[in-house]
Amino acid sequence: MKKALITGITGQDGSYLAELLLEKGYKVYGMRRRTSTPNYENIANVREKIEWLSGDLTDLSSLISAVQQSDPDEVYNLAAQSFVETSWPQPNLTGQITALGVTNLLEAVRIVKPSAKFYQASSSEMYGKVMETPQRETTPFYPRSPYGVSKVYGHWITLNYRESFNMFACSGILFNHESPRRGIEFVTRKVTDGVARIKLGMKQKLTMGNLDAKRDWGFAGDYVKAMWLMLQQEEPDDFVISTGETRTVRQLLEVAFQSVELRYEDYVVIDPKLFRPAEVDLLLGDCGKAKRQLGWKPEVSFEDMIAMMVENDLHKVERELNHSPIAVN
Ligand code: NDP
Ligand code: GDR
Repeated sequence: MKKALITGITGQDGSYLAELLLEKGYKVYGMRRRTSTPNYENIANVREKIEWLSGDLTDLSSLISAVQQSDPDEVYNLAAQSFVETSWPQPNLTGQITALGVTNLLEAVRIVKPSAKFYQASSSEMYGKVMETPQRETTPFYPRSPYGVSKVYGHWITLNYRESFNMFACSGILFNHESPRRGIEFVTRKVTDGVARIKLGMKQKLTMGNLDAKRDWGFAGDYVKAMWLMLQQEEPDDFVISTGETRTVRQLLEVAFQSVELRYEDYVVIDPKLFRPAEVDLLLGDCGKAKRQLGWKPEVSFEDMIAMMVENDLHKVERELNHSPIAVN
């Protein structure tokens, strides 16, 4: 039985990846940090099947212990301070977790189990300012946020450990991917939750930032399959994972509101405070290499994914309404 260690297992991607690896017969070790209010919502389906380990990317000793205890064949580093907006008010913390945390985990693997295969969650945010479209593995990086800068560090240190220590270390350069398990602060989920609340009469307006930004949005359930495929190759390599389609935030609003027969223009208000100090204007990925070498392709369309998210949020908000003291009284 293969053994995998996943950091960031309580997040969106960690939960889908854990489900995928369990289906494939892996023993899955999930590392989570201590929080005052633990949240296992994303991982609820398989919580009992995970071997839980305690650790934090900023604490090397805890990572060494996690690798010792799990003795993994594969390590997936999905943990990060992953919200771009928070990386401006918390640049040092973002760097400690999202950049130096990668070195910590690579060090733990190098010291304890250098033969383990290592996956690093790199990001299309590394491309930042548009240098070339579509963006591919060879496109130069020009990050536009402390988060993007941290991910560039994580990307290069992963390559460096591959070249310095001959470790099987890969980076997946994943473009935005979403799902009903997406954190509520990210734009797709903020919109689908907002649509559900407006539709059910719990909210009148949805306050948004820059509607002109363009993103290449895919489905998280598809993208974790690519992570696994990267670690099944003969040689370690880096791959762009994307859909090859781009849409504006405005188009996202149109699709989400239309799915409940509303017009976004009637509900959306713009707040300049939500504009970012530096924006990534256009992301559009070319995943040709992944298609050719991994045999991977995206399966779920943008429209189906947004409909799935709106549907899920409608159910969630309905449950909330049914359990609220007002509804009970
Ligand atoms: P989430 O924000 O949903 O999950 C992040 C996870 O990291 C959570 O489990 C969180 O734990 C954990 N974490 C945060 N800080 C630490 C720390 N110091 N030590 C240990 N664990 C920590 O992210 P996603 O699932 O969306 O993304 C997974 C990875 O992929 C991230 O690295 C992200 O930057 C990257 N990425 C994501 C993309 C996307 O579109 N989703 C695209 C490209 C890259 P807790 O529950 O305690 O907060
Ligand atoms: P992003 O995702 O920054 O691309 O990073 P996010 O969903 O936060 O923003 C996407 C775009 O939408 C614009 N936007 C808004 N964003 C948010 N969150 N809230 C708003 O109200 C709003 N209005 C407009 C933003 O300006 C931006 O252009 C995500 C994260 O998952 C990263 O961890 C990951 O690396 C990248 O995707 C690829």
